[in-house]
Amino acid sequence: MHKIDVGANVLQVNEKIALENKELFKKWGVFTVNLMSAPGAGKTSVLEETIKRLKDNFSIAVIEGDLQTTVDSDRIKALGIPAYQITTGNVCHLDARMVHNALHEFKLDGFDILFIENVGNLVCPAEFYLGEDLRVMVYSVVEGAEKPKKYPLMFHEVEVVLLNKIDLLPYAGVELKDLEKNVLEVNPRAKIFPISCKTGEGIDDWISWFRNRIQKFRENVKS
Ligand SMILES: Nc1nc2c(ncn2[C@@H]2O[C@H](COP(=O)(O)OP(=O)(O)OP(=O)(O)O)[C@@H](O)[C@H]2O)c(=O)[nH]1
Ligand SMILES: [Mg+2]
Repeated sequence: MHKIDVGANVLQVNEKIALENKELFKKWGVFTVNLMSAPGAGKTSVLEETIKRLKDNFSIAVIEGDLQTTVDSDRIKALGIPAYQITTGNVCHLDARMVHNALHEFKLDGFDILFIENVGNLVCPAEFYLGEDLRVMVYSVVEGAEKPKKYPLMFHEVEVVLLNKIDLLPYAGVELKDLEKNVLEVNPRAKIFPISCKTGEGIDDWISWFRNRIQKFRENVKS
């Protein structure tokens, strides 16, 4: 088996800057979420559905990561939410320095939640800590049931897996229980929410968990 390791030095430098980001987020009191997935699994759709349900209670900002275009940040801005687009060119993930540089221009003092939508990629984003408090991944049912086994790192590194596009299950040739089983094989602690951004099914359960998670974060910050 060939194994490709990102240079240890690159990751060490990244970790140092990520910890600086974490300090800034802490100082500003902002709860930060790193949202990752393969391209097109539904990260921006999840953000739209999540923001619609939270924006009356929390002040929210979004950093978008994409190779090209402002398509995703435009979708977020259309909801009245400040969004900052990082275009990485040909880099397949966000790193801590990109986020750090964005924070010079995108001040988050006074915000409750920062969502960072990572570049669509099932491998590299999971290697780069950005200073976030919570890692969430979107896994769409049309990707097939074997992805957790074939690409274990991201599944292993996240607290939550949003199993998206369940409205397409009848056409996807997979069983929800197999998707769940394979995720839990790689990460037994993963909290899994089957959802559909199209029909809204399951989204309220995810939102309810997320509200509790922020509450816990705030209690920890105080103590
Ligand atoms: N049927 C169905 N389609 C969905 C669902 N969620 C997202 N989509 C569609 O999937 C496509 C990709 O969704 P996005 O939210 O743009 O996915 P993304 O992960 O942000 O994509 P990238 O940022 O390009 O990686 C769009 O056409 C969405 O309308 C869902 O629950 N059901
Ligand atoms: Mg997107």
